[in-house]
Parts: sequence; structure tokens; C-alpha cells
Amino acid sequence: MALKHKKVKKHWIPVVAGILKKGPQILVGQRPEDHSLAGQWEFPGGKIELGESPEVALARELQEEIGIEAQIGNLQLAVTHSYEDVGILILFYEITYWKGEPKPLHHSQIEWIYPEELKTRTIPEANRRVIDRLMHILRGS
Ligand code: DGT
Repeated sequence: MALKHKKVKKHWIPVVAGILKKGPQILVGQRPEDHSLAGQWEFPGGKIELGESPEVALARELQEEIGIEAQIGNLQLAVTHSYEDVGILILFYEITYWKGEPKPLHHSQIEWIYPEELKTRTIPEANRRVIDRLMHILRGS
């Protein structure tokens, strides 16, 4: 009897990420060892939990990950990307105002960098695909 291949339906994970700017520099964090995409440089943020709005989710993630109380600004970019078994939708928001100094509570390190440096760092494929659009946003004031 032939084995029936059950088709596993891929699902979507909604993710929010924050773009913090200090003058011409932006904040990125290196993903910790025990997580997927370990070592890659990303914008702080994470998955939206059930029942949360994107803004509430991002404020929570920024508090948990870098210890700041952030005011969530405008939506800058929405990106979809398919990994092998899952699709992600990332909403990038600008963060113009926050209280507290960002600390690496979750990442192995955080760094203020010039946007150009993103081109030479390992970043998630989802971000690499839209690097030109991201650079445009990151360079804008
Ligand atoms: P995971 O992925 O199961 O190890 O769980 P977490 O908690 O490390 O993942 P989390 O909450 O950071 O979810 C964000 C997902 O979106 C993760 O699969 C990585 C992906 N991603 C792609 N680009 C970015 C980015 O710029 N920032 C963040 N925060 N995540 C990104």
C-alpha cells in the first residue's frame, strides 16, 4: 500500500521589528546562540502574540529584549519571506522616542552601526532580500 503523503500546510508568523536611530546610526542586535538564525544581526523585535496589536507586541519586545520603554512610531516597511516550513511577515516600525538606555538583555551583543555596515554583516535572509528598501528607510531622517 502506497504511503499517503500528508501535505503539511505552511503557516504564517507575524513579526514586528523596531528601527531605533541615534543620529545617523541604527541599533542592531546579534541573535543569541540558542535561537534560530544564531549569530545573525537583526533589528530588535519578535513574534506578535495572540490578542496583541503590532504596536503593543513591539513595545513588549523592546522592553523584554533591550529594556527600553518605547513609543512606537510609523510603520515603515512590511516584508514577507518563506523559510522552508514557515512564512514570516515582518512589520518594521520606526522608534523615535524611548526611555532608558538599550541593554543586551536577550542578544549576545547590541551595537549602534551605520546603515552601510549592514551590507557586510550576516543578516536574516528576509532582511537581505529587501536591503535596498531598508537602506533607503535607514538613511532617511
Ligand atoms: P525562534 O525563531 O523560534 O528561535 O524564536 P525567537 O524567539 O528567537 O524568535 P523571535 O521572537 O525573535 O521571532 C522573530 C522571527 O523573525 C525569527 O524567526 C527571526 C525572524 N526575523 C527576520 N528578520 C528579523 C529582524 O530584523 N528582527 C527580528 N526580531 N526578527 C527577524
